[in-house]
Amino acid sequence: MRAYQTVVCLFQSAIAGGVAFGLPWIVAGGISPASTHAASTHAEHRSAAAWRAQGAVDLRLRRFDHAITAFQHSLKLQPDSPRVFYGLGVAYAGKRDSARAFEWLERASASHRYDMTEITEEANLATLRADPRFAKLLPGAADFERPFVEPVKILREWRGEASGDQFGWIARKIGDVDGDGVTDIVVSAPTHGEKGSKAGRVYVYSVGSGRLLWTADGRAGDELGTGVEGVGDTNGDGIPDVAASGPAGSGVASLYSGRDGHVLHTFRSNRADELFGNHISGVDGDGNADLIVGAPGKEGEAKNAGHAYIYSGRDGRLLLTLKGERLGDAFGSTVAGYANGKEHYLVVGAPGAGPKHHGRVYVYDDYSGKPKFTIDSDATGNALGAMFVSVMGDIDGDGMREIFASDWSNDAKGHSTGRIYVHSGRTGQRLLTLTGETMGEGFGTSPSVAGDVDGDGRDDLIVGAWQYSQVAESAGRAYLYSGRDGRLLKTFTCRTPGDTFGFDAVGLGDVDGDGTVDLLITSGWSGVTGHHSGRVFVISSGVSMDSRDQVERSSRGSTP
Ligand SMILES: [Ca+2]
Ligand SMILES: [Ca+2]
Ligand SMILES: [Ca+2]
Ligand SMILES: [Ca+2]
Repeated sequence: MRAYQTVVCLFQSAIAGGVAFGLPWIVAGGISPASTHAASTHAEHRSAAAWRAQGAVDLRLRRFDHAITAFQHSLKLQPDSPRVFYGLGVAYAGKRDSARAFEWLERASASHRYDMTEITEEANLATLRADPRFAKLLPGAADFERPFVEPVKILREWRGEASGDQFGWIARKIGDVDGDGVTDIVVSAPTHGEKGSKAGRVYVYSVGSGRLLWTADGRAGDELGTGVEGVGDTNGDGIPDVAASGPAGSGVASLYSGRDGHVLHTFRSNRADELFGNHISGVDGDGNADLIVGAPGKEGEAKNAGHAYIYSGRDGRLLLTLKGERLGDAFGSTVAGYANGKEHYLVVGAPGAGPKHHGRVYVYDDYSGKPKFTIDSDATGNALGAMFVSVMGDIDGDGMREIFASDWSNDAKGHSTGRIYVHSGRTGQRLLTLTGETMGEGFGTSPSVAGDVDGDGRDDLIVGAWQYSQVAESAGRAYLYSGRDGRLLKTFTCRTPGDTFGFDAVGLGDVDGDGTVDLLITSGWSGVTGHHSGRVFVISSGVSMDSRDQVERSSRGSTP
């Protein structure tokens, strides 16, 4: 399976697994309106989910009466599904029965469990737009307040500028650029742009003050920010710099001065068919500050297995080219890197590689081009290494870093449950496997590097599950785990429908000095400023770093 297809299928899987109807498939990485065969058309339907999926297929084929029948079957089995209310509204609108359409759409809206900003994108509802009841279906400002089920201290929130921006596609820690001693962040909105140009924009914010420090824009069609990462100080001015990439045009990656956003180097592909810049990462940590750029190849066009290019951040020289094994591997779909005095890692994801084409992650510990080890998908895997790999801190206590890899479409507990793996950087051995709780939640939509949150000396994980829907449809959730033993420390569950909280997630360290590690977590498809506009949070983990005592107490089997 090739890169385009992989990502389209992943998103379709998420949708078919229980998300929505008629989504416009606005997805960074150049994904355009996708084919319609997302859901099961198997003759035998037993579950509410299967009837719902059948209804969604019928809707896309504009078989409105069939859709209504399927949705009504679904409602008999599961009477309170807001997705089915919405689907019935769309189906009746398709039949030009506006009275029934509004009746069902109002039920969906009143549930407060469905992202009603979808009505602005749904072609079948176009005939209803002039009706005064239409605007009343949309969420109001209050619907986006107090977004969490658990008590969560929100330190910062930033919002996308316009519908379709996907602000929060990626958000990463970059180090202190404004000199206030607090780490700052970069956020991307790869589909932002005037009049749908999808130029893409990256934003650098001060976490200390909340202020926007600078932005950088792509050219029309670039989708700049599909990849973005802090890369350390490349130009020696003592301020950490930022790299961003946009694969959707001819492919571009740029290195920006963290100080003011001016371009230090720009890298372009020799060929337009390789999705150059599908992802980008720094290889920093020892002052070298190299860059790795992924170029997995465009589906049906690229006559290659995919590449990853390593450039010098100092002078822009191409240092190394890594290649995939087979045509269609989509090697370079995602990349990560790390270097310090004693450790050096390049990590490249290839979601079409491996024995069953369900994904393989390649880990290199030098620039020889020969992998130290690979990580393969498991029996329920779908696309390991499609979107999230990272080099994380030590979890097994050998003093060396570990490699994180995600397959958020893994079918472990049913369709698109999601699963992540941590492997020892030293030996390649699997240290940890964590699996989502529910079908369709897409567990693993983050690099998950949390830092040591509970203070036990081992790094912990913050894992996003962008489609978690137990509270509201596609509201999302993030899970905080102890890296030491895989114990679940905490969950952060969103209640805002469609927010997709956990779209991206990393740790920031303690930014407000209260003794708890804080977390940077995005809601890239939030409807807060329009459909799929997106928002980004800094929240407190709420976990005391002084938990060593607790660990020791519990290991002695006593209670405080
Ligand atoms: Ca700062
Ligand atoms: Ca710099
Ligand atoms: Ca820890
Ligand atoms: Ca804190």
